[in-house]
Amino acid sequence: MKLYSFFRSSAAYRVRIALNVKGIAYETVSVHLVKDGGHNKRPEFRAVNPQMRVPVLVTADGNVLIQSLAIIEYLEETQPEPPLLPHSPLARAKVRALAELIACDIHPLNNTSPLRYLKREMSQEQSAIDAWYHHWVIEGFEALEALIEPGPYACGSQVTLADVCVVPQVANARRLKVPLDRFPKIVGVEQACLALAAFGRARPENQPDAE
Ligand SMILES: N[C@@H](CCC(=O)N[C@@H](CS)C(=O)NCC(=O)O)C(=O)O
Repeated sequence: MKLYSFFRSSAAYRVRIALNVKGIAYETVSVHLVKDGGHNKRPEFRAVNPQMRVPVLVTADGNVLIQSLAIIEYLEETQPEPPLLPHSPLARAKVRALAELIACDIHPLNNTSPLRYLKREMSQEQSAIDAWYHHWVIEGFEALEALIEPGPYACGSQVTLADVCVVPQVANARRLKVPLDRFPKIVGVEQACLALAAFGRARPENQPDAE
């Protein structure tokens, strides 16, 4: 498989973790999201993903998949072991809720394109953009902190899709210096996950395109 990725992309980080958890080998194709206004805007990448975002997974038989959660659900369905979703429908709904809280409600507000839009089209100062970023992470993390049940992972004793989303979002928060002292459960989940090789190998600093 081939993964279009960028070391700092938290959505690509999710897919890297899922591939590692399931022991699926893949080749990284780096797409720099910042240099020259973003190599993701180049026609050759647009031809791969019309949305011009990473991650993109190209399967062994050449199918092109986009959207991290859809990609991870595909991996879960095609290679169920070890599972990233629990067995019972109720438990699955709870895991997916945490994943979506991050992927649908926090991450889109703090992504490269919207932040760039605030700066260029809305003429916002960097300090206002940083305040925006912190606000949405903190509001999301307050809910997450109340919802997770560390045991030691976000939803108990097994790694799930929730952890796959928590760890990259915490990495982003750390990079943008969001204070995390009010979120001991979230930090505990991060620490438990990062002790696992599948998460460690997926970290931004361990990618071939790391800067
Ligand atoms: N919902 C998408 C988000 C993908 C996404 O926005 N990726 C970011 C990097 S984390 C990106 O490529 N941004 C480029 C841009 O906004 O121009 C997913 O989960 O895959």
